[in-house]
Amino acid sequence: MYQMQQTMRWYGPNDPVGLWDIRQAGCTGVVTALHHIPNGETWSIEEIMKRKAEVESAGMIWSVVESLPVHESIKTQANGFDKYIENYKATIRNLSACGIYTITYNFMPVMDWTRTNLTYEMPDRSLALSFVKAEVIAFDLFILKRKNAALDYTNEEIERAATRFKNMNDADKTLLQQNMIKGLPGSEESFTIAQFQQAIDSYDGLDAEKLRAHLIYFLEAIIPVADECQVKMVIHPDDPPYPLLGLPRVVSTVNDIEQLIEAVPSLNNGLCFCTGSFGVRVDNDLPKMVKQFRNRIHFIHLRSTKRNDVGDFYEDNHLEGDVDMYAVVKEIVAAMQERKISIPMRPDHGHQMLDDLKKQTNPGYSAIGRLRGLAELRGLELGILKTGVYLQNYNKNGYCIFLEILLML
Ligand code: DNO
Repeated sequence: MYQMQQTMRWYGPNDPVGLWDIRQAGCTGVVTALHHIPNGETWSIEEIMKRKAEVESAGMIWSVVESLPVHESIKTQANGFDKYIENYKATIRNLSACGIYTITYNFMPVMDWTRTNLTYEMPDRSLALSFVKAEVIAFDLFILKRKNAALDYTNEEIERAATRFKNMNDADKTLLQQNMIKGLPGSEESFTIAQFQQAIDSYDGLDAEKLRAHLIYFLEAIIPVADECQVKMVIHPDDPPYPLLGLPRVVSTVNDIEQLIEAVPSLNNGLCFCTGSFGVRVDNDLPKMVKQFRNRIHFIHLRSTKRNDVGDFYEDNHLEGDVDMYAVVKEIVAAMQERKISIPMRPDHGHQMLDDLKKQTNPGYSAIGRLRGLAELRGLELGILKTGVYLQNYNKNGYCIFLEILLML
């Protein structure tokens, strides 16, 4: 039987959570990147091998790259962007030459994942990450003062943002600005307010359709290289899955993914299935999406969010919140048996809790919260496998009629 390969993200030698901590959590794989190499440059074989040896010295494998960042000029198709695509292809080739075959990336303009509060207190006093849309709008209208920003929001949204802003003191405002422009761990970009404005301006006139066309152009260039090198490219969905600060986002919905597949059908044009990101939208039916995209899900982030109806959310415990984790994992287990492979999975984020509350930790990436998440998910998967409930999913989909008949005999 095929089980998910258990992994955790490691930010490299400066990560307060070490490789042996990850190993003791029960992981066999590590998800990491060469964060010290500037965005846009090619990763050399030498640097890749150095990182690989570090991971292997703790008895694990470097399962997945997260992320190989896409240079902003590829997204905007600014002058000279083709050079960055060539560098990207060279990195794919080098990773493959070193035996690393799964690469995560995203196509979010300017900002990677974004949260407004990194210390949202849960009833049990652990700390979670949260996102309040009114605060992002307040930042946009009253701190960044982006030109014509008000046109992107409804009157109701503007009112909510104004009220929120009125209730914030100077420290709150500074913290909000920092959370918006400094970049969370793994974001690869960090700005001053002037640089941030400039980065946003570079998207002037670039709407969702253009951004999608640029993404497809990029995929048409890199996926043939991935095919040649047997590398699975997995795109991470937008987090949160809707436009921010007037910037378009094009990897948020089923329809977005379908368009990418239609344009570039290779199975190496794959998906990092992040339940926490997709799960923020009510119209994303996660188990159904796993079923639909099961052949191209090559990496999984398991996390749950609890949303409200105005677009806010906080990160809940892995088995709570809006994500039906049982139904999602059941579909994943069915897909793995069908494909006869283990798909790497990492418990995405975790609450800052217990001893970690006294430590300096990377938001979302403390040890104990992720350890709790992984332990719960591991148990959930084992239960699904041992009881055989995932077989219902096979039957329902009609892709394992033979197995059903065999079981009946
Ligand atoms: C956040 C992560 C993202 C992700 C990138 C992939 O916790 O899921 O930073 O790594 O978007 O490129």
